[in-house]
Amino acid sequence: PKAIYLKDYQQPDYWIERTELTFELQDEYTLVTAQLDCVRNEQAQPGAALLLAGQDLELLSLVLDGQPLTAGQYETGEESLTVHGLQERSQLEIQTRIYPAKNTALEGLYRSGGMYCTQCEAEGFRRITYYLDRPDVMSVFTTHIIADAAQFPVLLSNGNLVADCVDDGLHKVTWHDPHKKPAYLFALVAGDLRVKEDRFTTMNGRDVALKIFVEPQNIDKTDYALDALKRSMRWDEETYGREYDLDIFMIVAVDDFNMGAMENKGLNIFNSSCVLANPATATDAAYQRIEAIVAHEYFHNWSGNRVTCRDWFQLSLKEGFTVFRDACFSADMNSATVKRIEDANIMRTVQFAEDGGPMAHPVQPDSFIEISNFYTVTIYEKGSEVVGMLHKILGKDGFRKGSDLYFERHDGQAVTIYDFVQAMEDANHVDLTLFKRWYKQAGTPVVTVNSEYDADAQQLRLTLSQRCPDTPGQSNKLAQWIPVQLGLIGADGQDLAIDVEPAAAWTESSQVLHLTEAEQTFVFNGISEQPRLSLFRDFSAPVKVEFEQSADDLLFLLQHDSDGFNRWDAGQRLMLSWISAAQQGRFELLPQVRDVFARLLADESLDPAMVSCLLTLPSEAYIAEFSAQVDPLAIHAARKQVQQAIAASLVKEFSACYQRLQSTAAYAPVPAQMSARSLKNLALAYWVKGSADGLAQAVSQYRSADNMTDQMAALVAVVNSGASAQAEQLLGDFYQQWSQDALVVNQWLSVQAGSAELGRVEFIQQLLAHPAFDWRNPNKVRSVLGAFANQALCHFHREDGAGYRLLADAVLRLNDSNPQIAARLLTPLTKWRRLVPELSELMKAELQRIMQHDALSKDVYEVVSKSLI
Ligand code: HT7
Ligand code: ZN
Repeated sequence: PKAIYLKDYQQPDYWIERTELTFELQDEYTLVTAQLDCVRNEQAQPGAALLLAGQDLELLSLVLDGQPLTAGQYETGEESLTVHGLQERSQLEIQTRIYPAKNTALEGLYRSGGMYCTQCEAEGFRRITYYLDRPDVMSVFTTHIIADAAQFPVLLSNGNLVADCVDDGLHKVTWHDPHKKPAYLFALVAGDLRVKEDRFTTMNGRDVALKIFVEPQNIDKTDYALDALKRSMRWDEETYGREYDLDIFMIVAVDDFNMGAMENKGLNIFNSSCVLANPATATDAAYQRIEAIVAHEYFHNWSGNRVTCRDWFQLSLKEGFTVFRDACFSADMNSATVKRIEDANIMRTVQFAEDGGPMAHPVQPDSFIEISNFYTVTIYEKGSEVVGMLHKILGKDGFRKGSDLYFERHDGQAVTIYDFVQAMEDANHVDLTLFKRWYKQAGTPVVTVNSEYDADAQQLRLTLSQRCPDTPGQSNKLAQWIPVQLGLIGADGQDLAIDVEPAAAWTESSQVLHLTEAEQTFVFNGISEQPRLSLFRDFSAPVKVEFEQSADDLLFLLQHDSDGFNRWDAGQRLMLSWISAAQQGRFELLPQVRDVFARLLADESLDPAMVSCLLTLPSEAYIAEFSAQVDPLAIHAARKQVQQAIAASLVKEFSACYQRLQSTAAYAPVPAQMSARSLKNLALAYWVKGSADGLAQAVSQYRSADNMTDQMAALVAVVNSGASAQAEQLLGDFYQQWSQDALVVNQWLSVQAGSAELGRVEFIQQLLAHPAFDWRNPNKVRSVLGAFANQALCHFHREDGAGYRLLADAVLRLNDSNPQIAARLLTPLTKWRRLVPELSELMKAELQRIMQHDALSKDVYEVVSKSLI
């Protein structure tokens, strides 16, 4: 397979002004007729051929300007169609036959259960018809759908419904989307679906119908998403001045879906796990995820659809910006600090790992083999962090001026990441040349901190230096513009006033210092006492920090820092130091630490969700990222020891906290309740580890729970307690209760597969053979194999390599049927270089075995070959 390069970008020789599609859905196959109004690009030569992309299509006929084409007037390649003889303006009609029921890759048009649906991003439209399937070709779409009326009462596509009738047992509809769009935003849905409806009045008085379509059994799981949608629409008006632009906005829930959801214009398609919820079946975490994803897809209507990407190297233009927008929305709806902690956690565990591994790539990549492999944490989450740094640098008002200019200047266009930065520059009269390095350089910068306090001069000298490690294909990185939000804290726990030189490096409004060179020294004047440093507040830049701070200082920051994020960070650093000490056999939980934890648990003035974060140990994956060489089994044992010590020394406090937070109020997925439940269930998890009473309480909570949050938390606590008889009993009961609800069964699969107590290789094999498992359903694959390889690390990294073999076998099995999922599943195997030598060799051997397979998909080939370089 060949790589595609950003530097080779060229406009196409033709544009497609208008696209009219007719779908005839038949049992065995679907006939697709496409009428394309093609207009020659001014830059192209007269007589230029039209080169269209197509995949797995049966070409039935071609008509150019009313004349059927014959051999010689066109050529088909393996994944292309070349048509000759186009005029400056020509109409091309293409008829193809496709087989949605056989489409297991879930790209293009496919069947999921009894319904038809589409997934066209990034390059799925070419599996529907031959087309200029690239995001810079924007067209006005009209879609006709014809299907059996009894089986398909619901027929949907983008835009507004302009015709709908039943004729001789056939249901016929026409949808027209007045907004021009790239083909990746096209969508079609057909099925026997129920609908939940509401309305929204936009800021300028437009009345919009909101509809969520689901399979009949799920109609009681739509309320929350509908509510989240209305909140998102209002928030985007208030925060960005962005108004919705069609008369109808639809969401459809689909069981078989490769990712979370898709922002097709006016017709978002969702993985059912990311939209369906009721209190009995969905946890608080699931509710929050649904809120965030509904918002994310809705926000794409402007950041992605109205203004789209010129090419797929610009993917982060829409994804990074939209993740930033949904993160701010979630922060506004819930606790901003907890949201920031969750995001930093993902950056530090998943993104930093990607940035330090073989698939490391810049936020704007230079090349790819398969674009589906680039829907990564770097494009999404690091992309969002980069936008967040612009927000910190420009301030709230400056950022809004920039986004207003961006949307106004580029509405209806397909643009680049630099067009976005240019709008920010122009609106704020600032030069962001240095800042743009964030988009071109892969790797996580490391900032080293040195501070010297001079009591006589009442000065603090802070020297910050930065370096960025080499990544595949990139060395000798340049300094990046790093915003350092900071505070200096006095002995009374209060922030000191800041007077810094050079003054130009300090932004008073956001308390940000600008590190733009390889090394800089900042001098703080008028500092009357040795302060404690609180650096990178609010996770102000996605960097690693090298800074020795004593355990006393960290304990102080954990208690007193006015920045919630840094309170959490100080706690995590302390806990990491204990886990590292435990690995060397010298850990003990000091009484003063115990007392601080006890005080946090009893402090009713704090947000319970925040206390829950403060007392949560770093995950094994997080610890691995902070280790020079990764020994997963040692990490597991050390973490367990620390967890046990905390549980054992605070039994009374955990039990009291648990009792205090018990509530008789009816369950509601609202922030105050969710926050209380998060601490209550954390306390339960520790209590179970610390005493038999805790275990009894968990079993009792499981039995009496009227909501999935409490039921699941109790189940997980019992499973993790190691009390195997009780765990087996509850798991059996759970399956009995929920076997008819696929989404809940997936949670059941994942609790077991991801558990250190249960997730042994042989047990995973049993789960794969369970009637509830289905290789064709990505959610089930993720629930078992994803949970196993990413969470049950002590089993995945089994000393004889059986865990790696299991995953590699699964990748090979999925390579043919669903290459996107196969490639994603591979990620844990790409980390072999950082492992201890024995495991490293075993993992590498599995990658080599995959590499020898005959017919590797582009997706799998790219990840494996890059991992072995
Ligand atoms: N923009 C959407 C991306 C997406 C996708 C990409 C590749 C294969 C399948 C996919 N499904 C959805 C999702 C989003 O970021 O909003
Ligand atoms: Zn997105």
